[in-house]
Amino acid sequence: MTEHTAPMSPTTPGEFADEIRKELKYTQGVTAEQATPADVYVATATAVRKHLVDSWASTQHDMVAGSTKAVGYFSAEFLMGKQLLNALLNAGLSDQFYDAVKELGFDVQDVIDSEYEPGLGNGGLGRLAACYIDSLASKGVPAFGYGIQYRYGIFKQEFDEQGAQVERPDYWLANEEPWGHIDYNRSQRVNYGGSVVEENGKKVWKPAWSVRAVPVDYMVPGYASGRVNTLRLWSAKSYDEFDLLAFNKSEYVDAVKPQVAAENISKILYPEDSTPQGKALRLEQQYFFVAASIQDAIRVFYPGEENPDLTTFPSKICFQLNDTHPVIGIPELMRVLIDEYGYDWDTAWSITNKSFNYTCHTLLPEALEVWSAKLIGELLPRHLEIINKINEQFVAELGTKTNDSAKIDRMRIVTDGEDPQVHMAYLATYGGLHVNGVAALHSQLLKDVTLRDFSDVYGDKFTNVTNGVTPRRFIRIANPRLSALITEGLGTDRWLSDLDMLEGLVPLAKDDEFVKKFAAVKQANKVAFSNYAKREYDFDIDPNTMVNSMIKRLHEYKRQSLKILSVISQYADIKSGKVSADDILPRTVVFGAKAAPGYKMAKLTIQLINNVARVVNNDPDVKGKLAVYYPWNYNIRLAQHLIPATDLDEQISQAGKEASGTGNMKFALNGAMTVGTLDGANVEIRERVGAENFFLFGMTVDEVEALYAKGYEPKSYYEADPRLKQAVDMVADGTFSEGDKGLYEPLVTDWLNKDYFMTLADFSAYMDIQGEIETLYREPLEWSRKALLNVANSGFFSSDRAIDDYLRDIWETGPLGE
Ligand code: GPK
Repeated sequence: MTEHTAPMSPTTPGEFADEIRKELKYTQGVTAEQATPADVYVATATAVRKHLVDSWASTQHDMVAGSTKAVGYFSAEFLMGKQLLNALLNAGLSDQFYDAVKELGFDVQDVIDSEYEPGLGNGGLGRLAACYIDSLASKGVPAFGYGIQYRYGIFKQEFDEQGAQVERPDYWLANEEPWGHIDYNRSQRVNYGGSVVEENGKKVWKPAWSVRAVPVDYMVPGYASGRVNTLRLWSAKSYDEFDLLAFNKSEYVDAVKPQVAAENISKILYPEDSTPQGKALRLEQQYFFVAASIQDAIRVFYPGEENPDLTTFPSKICFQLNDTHPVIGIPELMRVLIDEYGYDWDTAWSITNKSFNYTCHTLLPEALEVWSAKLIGELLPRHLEIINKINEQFVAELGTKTNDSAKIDRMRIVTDGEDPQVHMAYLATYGGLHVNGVAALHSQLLKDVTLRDFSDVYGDKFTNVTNGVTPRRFIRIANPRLSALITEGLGTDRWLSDLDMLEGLVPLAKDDEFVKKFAAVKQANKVAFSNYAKREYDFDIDPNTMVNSMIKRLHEYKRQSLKILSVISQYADIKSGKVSADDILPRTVVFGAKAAPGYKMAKLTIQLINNVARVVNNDPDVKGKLAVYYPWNYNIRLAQHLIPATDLDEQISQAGKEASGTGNMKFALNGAMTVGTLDGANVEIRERVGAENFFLFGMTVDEVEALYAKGYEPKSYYEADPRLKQAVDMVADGTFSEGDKGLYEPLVTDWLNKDYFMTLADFSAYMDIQGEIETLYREPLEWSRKALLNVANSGFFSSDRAIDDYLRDIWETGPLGE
């Protein structure tokens, strides 16, 4: 018998089936006989929401009535994934759902598949936000996620005949969306443009135009906590009525122009990852959701008060800035306090300073947002004044802390000169209480390199919170077989809210019978994935080969090119007979990645991978030995299927470039072995699972720096390793482009002459470790034992632990009622 810590709903399957029938009838207007699986999905979602409503209301009530500080997680991205199974799990209705749907005569999978995945994020940063709001609710901490309900999410990726990425719009709201509740009664006005005038010695902003921010509320049910928080995503609507005159003249397009402009603000998620786009619309988006959210928080915590005492604001809620995207919130809160509530500058500053904290997610200098002061001045003239004043105060304060004028100059929030620039990361560091990186190594490098001057002067602000992932979605829902085995091994399912308990599996790694069960789970997951890949992509994946996955955004620093060059080298070795048939370990390499639409090198790498796949998979000489698959449109759903089926995952970024990684955590927790560099959270994963259970290779951060300093010449590596030379030559000679030697020329030229991320320098080490990997894989029991130890020792990487760190070191708050 296992205990159930999730609140088991008293609802029986029969009752739940009746609830679904009712929703079908009264909400959708169809009978169970007329209903399609999509109807049943919507009806189920509606029924689940009703189960959560009371907890949602009581959580909000307790939050406002009580004295526990809430958290406002400000993020331009929330990559939630599908909601149905997660909501059912947390509502304690999973079992009832399966039985009810059967009773209604539907296939459960068809119902689940009817949900269209919202893609309101690019990658790790957006998914992290989703994991964190899950953990906050599961811990019973009062919290809001605040963001944007984009009408179009991350583009849908397709591949054309040539294997190149094609981006298609992701109009997810064209589908029925039962989770979000549009609350027109709680909209907020967000102003833009215009000028600032002085009236009675007071600065008054006279905006030129406004947008109506309408909240769309999503319930965020906690697992086993009885709490339901809110994800409030703002949607932009126009205030402007039709220009009737223009409309009457049939100039329809002109008539709706202001409306279109306003609604454009929440129309589309920018598909860049780690590269800010200097677009006015992006700044409009950032200000849009932050301004609406700050007003909303004041409305929520001071209900009906005309003259609220906002000096208490920092004890009601604190805002976490997820990267620099919401940093405009700092001058906005200053503006609200001074201009709208009449506080003096110093009081406003003291409130603001305590209200914000900033998480940095990058080490790439080009990913730290910088806005031209001119643009800010045009869009938000009052904010530019405030930013300038913050900068003056900051520079004066620095003068009392250091005599180093060059340093003060480097640190300026607003640069000097003709075309001043505003450094959002600097504004965030100065304007808030804490700054954190997302893995131990990353936080260290932030202090030592990226924000070094700031850490010299404001050392106390800097801290680390290593990322985490939610075990509910990424183990329980994604990998039910492993979940059942873990529960069997531990004799309880409490590990789902206390992931450190996985350590209890360590002794079982010595138990061959248990290890064999663990191996059987992996094998069953591989078969399931193979079926899924057949159904969804028409791929023929052999589940009896090693499944070797690399899933993440396509970026040069992540080094998908290192992986594909190694595949090419293996292909060449098999073809040339250099390795005998008996020595070949059959392997299926699976890639999943989207590239930013404007990122040429990344897109060319996609094309190369697709064409290597085409050539390799059609070559009878390597059949059954090596296969390469690139399922298009990598998303959360695909991750949930592939991760549990993976034997070996790739975390091979150049050391010092990946802030953390979270895929690496998901893989370890699902019993994959990792091949990786000493980068991001790999460092901590390896420390925890044990060096002997991790395939480490490649240069360290220090070695990378030394090589840059010495002068890096990629060609020398190409000359020195014949395997590398052969692989690069095959890309250059048209083997993967039907003889066209020009296609991959930009890639080849870059590799041989620049190779900023040192793919070539790490190639030999990467190839050499393959031998070690294959030797271990030939000992299935030993491989599985090590993989099990990865699971057992990765409990630290739960987002519940990360949230505990934030609560203790940054937010200084906790669960409601404690
Ligand atoms: C970092 F800078 C950015 C960005 O714009 N988008 C994004 O997803 C990622 N990230 C890092 O690249 C990962 O290393 C990290 O795990 C993730 O953010 C979450 O912190």
